Amino acid sequence: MFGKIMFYFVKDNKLEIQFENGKGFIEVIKDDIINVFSPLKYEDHFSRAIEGLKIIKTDFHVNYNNDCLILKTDKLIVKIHDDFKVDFFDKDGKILCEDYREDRKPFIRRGNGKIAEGEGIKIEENFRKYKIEIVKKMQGDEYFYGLGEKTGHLNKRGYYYEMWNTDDPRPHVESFVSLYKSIPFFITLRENASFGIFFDNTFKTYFDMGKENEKYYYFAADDGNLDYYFIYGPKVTDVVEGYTYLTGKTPLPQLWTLGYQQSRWSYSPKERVLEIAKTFREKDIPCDVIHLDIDYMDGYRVFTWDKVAFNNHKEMIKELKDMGFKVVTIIDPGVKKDKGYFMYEEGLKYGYFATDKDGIPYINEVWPGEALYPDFSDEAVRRWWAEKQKIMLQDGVAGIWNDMNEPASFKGPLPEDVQFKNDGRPTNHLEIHNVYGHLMSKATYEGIKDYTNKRPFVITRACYAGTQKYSTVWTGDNHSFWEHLRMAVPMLLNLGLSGIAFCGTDVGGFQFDATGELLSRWVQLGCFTPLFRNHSCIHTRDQEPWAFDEKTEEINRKYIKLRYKLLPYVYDLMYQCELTGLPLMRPLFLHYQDDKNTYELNDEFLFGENILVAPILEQGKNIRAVYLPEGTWIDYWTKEEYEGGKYILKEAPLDICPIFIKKGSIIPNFEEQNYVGQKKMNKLILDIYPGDGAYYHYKDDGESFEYKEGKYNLYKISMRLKDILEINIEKEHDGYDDYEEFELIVSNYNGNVVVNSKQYKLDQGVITLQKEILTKK
Ligand code: MIG
Repeated sequence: MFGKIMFYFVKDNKLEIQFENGKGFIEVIKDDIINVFSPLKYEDHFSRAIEGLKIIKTDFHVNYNNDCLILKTDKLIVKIHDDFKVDFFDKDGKILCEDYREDRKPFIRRGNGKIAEGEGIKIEENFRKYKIEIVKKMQGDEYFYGLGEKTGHLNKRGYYYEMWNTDDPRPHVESFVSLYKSIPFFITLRENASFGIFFDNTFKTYFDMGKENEKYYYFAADDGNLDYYFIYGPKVTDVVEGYTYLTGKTPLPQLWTLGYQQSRWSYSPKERVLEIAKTFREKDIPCDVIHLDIDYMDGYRVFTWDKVAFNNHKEMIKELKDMGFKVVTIIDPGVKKDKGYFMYEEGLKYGYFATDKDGIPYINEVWPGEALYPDFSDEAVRRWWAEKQKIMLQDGVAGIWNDMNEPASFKGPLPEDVQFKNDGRPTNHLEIHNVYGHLMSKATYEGIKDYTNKRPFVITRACYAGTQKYSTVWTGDNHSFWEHLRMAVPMLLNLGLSGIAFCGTDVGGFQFDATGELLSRWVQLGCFTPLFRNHSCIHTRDQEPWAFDEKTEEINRKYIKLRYKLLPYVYDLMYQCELTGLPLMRPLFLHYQDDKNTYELNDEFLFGENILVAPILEQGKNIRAVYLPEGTWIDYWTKEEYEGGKYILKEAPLDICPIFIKKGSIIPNFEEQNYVGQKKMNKLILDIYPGDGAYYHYKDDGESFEYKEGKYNLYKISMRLKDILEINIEKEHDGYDDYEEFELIVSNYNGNVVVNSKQYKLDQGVITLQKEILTKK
């Protein structure tokens, strides 16, 4: 299509190539991130994911040699051929990724599809050419990860997916090619190398990871620019850092958002909400947040309250606050068509709604009945929406939950020709669909930030690449199926690899009725998912921690308490995430990339670097195989030690989720509390697994942005085990209140311990130290 290379020149960080039929650019973002671009629609990137492309001025060389252009940075060699075929090599010339030169050739589907269709079987499309398609040669050793929120397993090789935000209430199964989120990014892991490709295109995009033909994989789009980033590893951690360098890191959230959260569609009237809250406190089950689903609104009008069921809602919020609960309310995009309703009147007056092609506000149907869609692709509309957050916040609401923003609609999908302003580049639904939820959560985030000056808590269902900057996500309407508990692990791992570090599933499952056993196992997983929220659908069986038998309640209490104990660890991971982009839930290969046994582990993961979680994901199971990578691993419950590099069999009765800590780890803990802020955490507990290692612990006010001005502490705790265990606690950054006390709990070690050069005797494994040790070094 592009034809022969005619001429080229280099300007700043870009190589511009004139082909017979069009222009191509190779842009050096950094020495290990290269952008491949052709202005098929817009002259510039016009990205919704990348806000401010941070180009690092890098030396690179270009020359023309043997019918191709060769561009070299310190880390990569890129060869550009006629037809804009682009191949990537590492600096030693090893091929990483090359364009496929032959025609696509799909496998054959035999037999008459019509017959299958007559049986009600869904017929897959056979072969389609796309306006933009980039076909890459399969070298043979590829594993694929990422692609955001997809069903199926961790490794995506051999599967086909689409990016088109989709709300489909049927149980999510492996044949679903799309769900609520569209993140057109994947990671390729090969022998001794890895790289990522971010295809920054908001139209419907298509990813075939070697399903159509084992010889190649492709990504494609219906429209937009040819615009993708090649992000080199060679470590997968480098790729994730590189991708989040472009699209943004998940910012540090408020501490309470990492606590346990309780939700259900149908918490109404307010007496029921208060009853739920009181039950948590009575039963001594920690909980920080209660979510209010659409039931709290007046006729599903966004930014209003039902005056009967939630009469004097401010009083209710205050009462909840006094018990230590924060309230998060749902806000959908659809604005009810209703004369006199302020959102409708204002939106109409200022032209804030998406329109049909004649400029008449477009109407579909959602919860409030006939409804209009705010045009979040327009800055003025985002500002309007941002200001509206105040209505909720001034009554005491602490966070906003954005649902239905794919956007969902009850009367058929939005037609292609629904019009959007698109920040000065008017366009239709095809270009905006995948970023609608992203832009809505951006507006929500900015509104909350402006009004509260605290770190906003937004939860969204629909996403595009880069949504992590604004919002937490949950994976939508799963079912109370064991199958969906199992799927939660690879789905969340791939979301994390796709930049969305702060994510979770509806614990217990949304649709269908949970069982006590299922909820027990799900809360064990939930304890290690960044967003830890139990949510269920109206009219399903109750699903609160106490809704089943006493044993289930006890298990819920145990794992929710464990989460509160681990809060400083979870918060430290979030702090690191803002620096590196690395997710909290990590597939094992992220830290053991040389160990192929870790490439397809769908049922265990690392929480941070040093906690390995191997949840039980099947009914009736009380034993499972656990793969432990190299090193020594300690059973969290029994303190038994295991040598890694092999599978072990682990017994796991219903109250046990297998958890292993790597030898040499230091895990910070808090004392028990029922919600964040109930106690001033004057004491930091350090759970120590003697060996060689170091750990950084971060502390700040847990809510404001003052940490950005240096108001935080960073402690470095290092440990060496020789003849004696030596521990050093020092403060690397001093900008916030200190702990009064450190309590060291040392496992599997009997001798004396030297802390900051002074020798201590273990008293039943414990040493208590006053803060003065920090100065006495
Ligand atoms: O059409 O607000 O995924 O969490 O409870 C259903 C009601 C709309 C879908 C969300 C779910 C929420 C429900 N919503």
